[in-house]
Amino acid sequence: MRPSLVLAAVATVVAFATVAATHAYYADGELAAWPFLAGSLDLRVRMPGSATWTDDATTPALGSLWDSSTVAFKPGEIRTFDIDVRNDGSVDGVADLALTAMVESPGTTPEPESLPDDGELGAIMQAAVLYGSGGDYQFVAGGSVRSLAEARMLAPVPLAVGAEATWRIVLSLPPGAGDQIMDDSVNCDIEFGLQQADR
Ligand SMILES: [Ca+2]
Ligand SMILES: [Ca+2]
Repeated sequence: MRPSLVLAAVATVVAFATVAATHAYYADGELAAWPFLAGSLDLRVRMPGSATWTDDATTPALGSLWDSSTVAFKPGEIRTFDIDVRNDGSVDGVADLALTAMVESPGTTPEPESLPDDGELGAIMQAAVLYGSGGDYQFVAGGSVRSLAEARMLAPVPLAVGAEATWRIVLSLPPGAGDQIMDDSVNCDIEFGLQQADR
């Protein structure tokens, strides 16, 4: 009984194959264009008092503007700097900021300044870094200027395509800073970055 069942199954398969070989079905296809294009991040920066959005090619000018706006600080003084950033790319990003290449110097040592003059300004000057838009700012980081060196500070919210936001840096010299910072100086670069938001 069992061998005959096996033979019957084989016969069925052969018959089906014969039908398939003698009939051609219609076939058609369509081609859709599907380009793979990588998105881009493109950060623009606008310095305080400037109407111009700056791109990579003119980045060195930002440093000199910053330097000229921070001279002759004195104890008890607070200066606020608003630097705008804009995402001109095609994917959302997260802005970041870092104070890099920091160089501290004692400068001259006038009579009221105590010795040794080790260039104490960076340890005494305070900086608060905030981020936001439309007058609504969130605190990002704070401390002495020296303590913030090389730290990459991340914006608390993404910067969407086409959106603008502002980094607010508040520099202050405590009233009790005293004579030890006379003519001391701190020079650093401000690095503005934009990282991909979704990783
Ligand atoms: Ca000093
Ligand atoms: Ca000095």
